[in-house]
Amino acid sequence: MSQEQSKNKKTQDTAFDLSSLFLRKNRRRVLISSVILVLVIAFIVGIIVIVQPGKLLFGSTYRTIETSGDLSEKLTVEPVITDLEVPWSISFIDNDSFFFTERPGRLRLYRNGELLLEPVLVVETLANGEAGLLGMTLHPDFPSSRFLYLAYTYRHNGSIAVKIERYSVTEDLALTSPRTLIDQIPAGAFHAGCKLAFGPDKKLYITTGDAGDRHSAQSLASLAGKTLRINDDGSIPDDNPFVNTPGAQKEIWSYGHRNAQALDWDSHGIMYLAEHGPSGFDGGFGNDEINIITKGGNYGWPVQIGNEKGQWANNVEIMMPVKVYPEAIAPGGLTIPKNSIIPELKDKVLVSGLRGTTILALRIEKGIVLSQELVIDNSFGRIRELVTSPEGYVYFSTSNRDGRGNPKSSDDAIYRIILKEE
Ligand SMILES: [Ca+2]
Repeated sequence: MSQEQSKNKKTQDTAFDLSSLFLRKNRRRVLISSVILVLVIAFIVGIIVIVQPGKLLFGSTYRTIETSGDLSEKLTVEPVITDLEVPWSISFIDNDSFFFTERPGRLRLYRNGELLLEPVLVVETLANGEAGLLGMTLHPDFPSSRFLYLAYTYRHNGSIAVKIERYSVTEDLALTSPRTLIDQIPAGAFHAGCKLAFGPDKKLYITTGDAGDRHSAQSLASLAGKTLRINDDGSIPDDNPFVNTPGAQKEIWSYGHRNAQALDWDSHGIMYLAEHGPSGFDGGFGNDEINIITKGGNYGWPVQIGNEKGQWANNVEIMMPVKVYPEAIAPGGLTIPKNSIIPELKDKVLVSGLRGTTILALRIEKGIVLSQELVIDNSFGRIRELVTSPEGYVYFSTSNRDGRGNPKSSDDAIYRIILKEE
């Protein structure tokens, strides 16, 4: 190395030392500023959560749901079953026993306070998105009739359809004698409906989705986008609204639905239904509806959405929703606890949110929403099934493993809502 080169090297080394010292100092400054920034953000978020308990923060989405009260402060939950995979429907045999479905095709049994490890039935289904083994209910006179009903998607002629089956349940709770009541109901990976519930009239009500073909919801020739009503053996009740309409499907009870997955009746026999408003490939981001369902009613989809007024279709006035959520909550469940153990929930319309990640309780009288209270806050992620036990407890299920959630290690789970101890 020449003297000149050596001098250059020394100068470079000194410069290197100075710059690394500068970097170290700078790094410390950046670190301190970052910590301060994080503390400030945490403080602001804390203030938002504390001062606005009805307004919810979950994941990356900040959403607001207007509530007139917060029951969640009085309530808590106890886990009933954990480590499930997308439980969809729950139906009680007695206070401590119920059947439930898991989307991949499993019908499972919780008996006298314990989960049977093996499913009682596995059906071949196409399980993804909003398709799979979804709906299930027991006959209203189950202890004597022994009938259980399932709604699930299957492959038919290269596309996806829904079928409704009835099984007999033996005394030792095995399933026998399957009988298909309706099949080839149009479906898809999305908008497959599949809620099954017996009304106070002991008829079986079934929701169907528009299967992604929105105009089918207005066609009485199609089973898609409807509520259907059949007898417990699959035959058509004589008093269905379209039994004498040429070209109409005789099972139809109401039409103009996009995709309803939740319904129940109040103590006066009024039928409430929650349905998903247009989002995803339909465009839009909400307008979920709660509707009171009347015989033969047209509920508007896709010609009328949310609270637009004064619409008619097929020369029929469109039935307006009781409640609209302009920003999607994605209602997965609805129950009206008529025998509620918790007085604050009795006779209110409880609605769960998948996207909304909450349970809300609405007091509705004569079609008017008088109040909306928070029942369960956003601690559980996506909430699907909502059901009231014979004893009067409200149970709910999470749906965090459905591909749209952020599951905890114990998800999915079924919980029971109880009062906090004083
Ligand atoms: Ca509507």
